[in-house]
Amino acid sequence: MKVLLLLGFVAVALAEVARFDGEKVIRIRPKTEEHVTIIKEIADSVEVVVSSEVDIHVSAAHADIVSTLLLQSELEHEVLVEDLQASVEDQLDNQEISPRSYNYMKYNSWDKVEAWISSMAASNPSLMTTEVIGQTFEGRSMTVMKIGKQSSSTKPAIFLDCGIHAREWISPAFCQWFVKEAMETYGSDAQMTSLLDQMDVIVLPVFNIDGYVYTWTNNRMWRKTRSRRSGSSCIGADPNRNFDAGWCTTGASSNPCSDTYCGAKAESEVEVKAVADYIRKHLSTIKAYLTVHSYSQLLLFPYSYTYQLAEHHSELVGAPAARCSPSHFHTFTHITPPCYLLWQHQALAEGASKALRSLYGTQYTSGPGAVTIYPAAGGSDDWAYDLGVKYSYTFELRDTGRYGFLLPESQIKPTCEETMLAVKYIAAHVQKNLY
Ligand code: 9B3
Ligand code: ZN
Ligand code: ZN
Ligand code: ZN
Repeated sequence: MKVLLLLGFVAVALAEVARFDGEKVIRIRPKTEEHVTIIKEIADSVEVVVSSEVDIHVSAAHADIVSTLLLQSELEHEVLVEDLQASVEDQLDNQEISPRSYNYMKYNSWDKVEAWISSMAASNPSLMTTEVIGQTFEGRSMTVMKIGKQSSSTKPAIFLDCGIHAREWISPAFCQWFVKEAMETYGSDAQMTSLLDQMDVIVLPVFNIDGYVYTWTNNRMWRKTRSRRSGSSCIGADPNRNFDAGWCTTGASSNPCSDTYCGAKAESEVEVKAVADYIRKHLSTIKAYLTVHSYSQLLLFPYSYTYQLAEHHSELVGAPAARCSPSHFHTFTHITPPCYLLWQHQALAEGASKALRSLYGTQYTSGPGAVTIYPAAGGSDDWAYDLGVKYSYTFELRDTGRYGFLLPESQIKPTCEETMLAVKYIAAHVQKNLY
């Protein structure tokens, strides 16, 4: 996402569906530290950095005063969304009424996704098993779908999760698409067949189920989990700030009311703990970690919690870990061992972006999270990487802000098709470079 800030956010009664009439989304480009200060004052954010872009969410009541302020301070900005409620209504633009089978071209509610998980497993017994890896705060089962040809020995695996952030609906839609494609093309598509013969893909279709449900019933713009704690009336923590990777040191908030609240401690969120426990338990088999978010069209890799570039794992070279200096990252002229891994991440990300672009021309930018999007700690990709999962990537899917989180259903198919190419590109590389 681009940081979506809630300005003058009105408390919404629990049972009532939040509406966004007259609310605007404004994109701001701070050029100086002074600009950053102004934005932080009007929008209470921790993720604003000079020469980045920030999308702020402004209530109808504050729209006038905010535009005046932006004009007065000569802050470069543009209105991305004139009326957020209209966009919320426009996203469901797939008119198909009663599809005979599961509709992958629509956003599906958790009830539908949950039933789909069972029916997929039941109809593909030779290629799929499911496992409950934990329960959400509100008691829903977190089920992973392990797909791959059955084998007597344990196979190397790729872990893929979607829906860490509740409002990023295109993300769970992608995981569903991936599973469908895997089942439909195993046996006919050479690459998919070879991948599933040699490896397993472990898919968590919706990571933050409680939050996802809440975006369907109460507030389409909800991001966090739905955990409650004593001492604060604010609900939830940001699951992608709750992993144990530089936890809460940068780009996260210790205010429970913030959208980027890092939680009471690392892994305080039961959903994060469940995924972290699962990955730790299967660490010897998990060779890649892929996580899908939206929006911005980025392919990110470690680190986000520090500007330090990812170091070469000492266990991989048998030498002490050394830091890779930024000059090497920018020039790529002399790739010495400590930089090799970073170089490999970048090259792989660029190859994957190119594969993605080949279908519809969708432009992706790739790079380490801290420099490419913003510095932020507690993310799942950094955590998995530091644990030893060498290939660790975060996708930020379509678009670049025209619809943002409210990507119309008519874009599900093209978005998923192009993303499949990137995921398959990375998977093929991992498969060829098992470690
Ligand atoms: C953030 C972090 Cl902390 C990370 N390690 N990797 C990616 C991101 C970007 C996503 C986020 O959580 O803000 C985009 Se929605
Ligand atoms: Zn995002
Ligand atoms: Zn996200
Ligand atoms: Zn170097």
